Amino acid sequence: MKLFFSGNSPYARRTRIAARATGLAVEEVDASPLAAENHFLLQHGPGGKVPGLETDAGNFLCETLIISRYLNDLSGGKLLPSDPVAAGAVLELEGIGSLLMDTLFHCSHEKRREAGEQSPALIDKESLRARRCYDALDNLLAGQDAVINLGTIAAIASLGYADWRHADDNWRNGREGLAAWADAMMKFPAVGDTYPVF
Ligand SMILES: N[C@@H](CCC(=O)N[C@@H](CS)C(=O)NCC(=O)O)C(=O)O
Repeated sequence: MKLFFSGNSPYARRTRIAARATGLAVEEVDASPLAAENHFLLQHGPGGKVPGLETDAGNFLCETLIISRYLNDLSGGKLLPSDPVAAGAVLELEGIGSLLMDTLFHCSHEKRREAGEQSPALIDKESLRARRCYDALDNLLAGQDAVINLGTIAAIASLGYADWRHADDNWRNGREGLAAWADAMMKFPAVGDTYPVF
């Protein structure tokens, strides 16, 4: 299988962590720069985004949640418990991690638009939402062991993106439990080796 990514993409990072943690035979292919005209990814599908996964059967999967789920299934369920109650807790976390990532991503793009094109109302709304997500992650993860599953992958990749693009959020401030959990997650090579470079 081939997994297309670009350097600091937080979405792609989730699937890269998932691929590495499952031990599946996945070749990671750097697809940057994504802004290139007629990007080769468009030959695989309409999105032209990373992550994208070309399966051994020749299907091209887009969207982080779908690729992550596919890798989990292919690995025999290494990233999601089969017990429905335990799975519910993992999926709850994956949802909040995904929400935080989308929130931060949109906010960061808005902030990088020309001053006259930015919407301060949108930035405020998304910044507040991000704060609620940090608090929710703190509630769920403070004091928890560092383990790799679909939920913790989404959470740690979103927090790594916050470190890079939203350092002013200072998400560690007042959330020492979450900070300790995140530090412990970095010990996994799949997590530490994919941390954004900035
Ligand atoms: N909803 C997508 C979002 C992926 C996404 O936005 N990826 C960015 C990089 S972080 C991208 O490929 N951008 C290129 C573009 O917008 O053309 C997912 O969950 O995978």
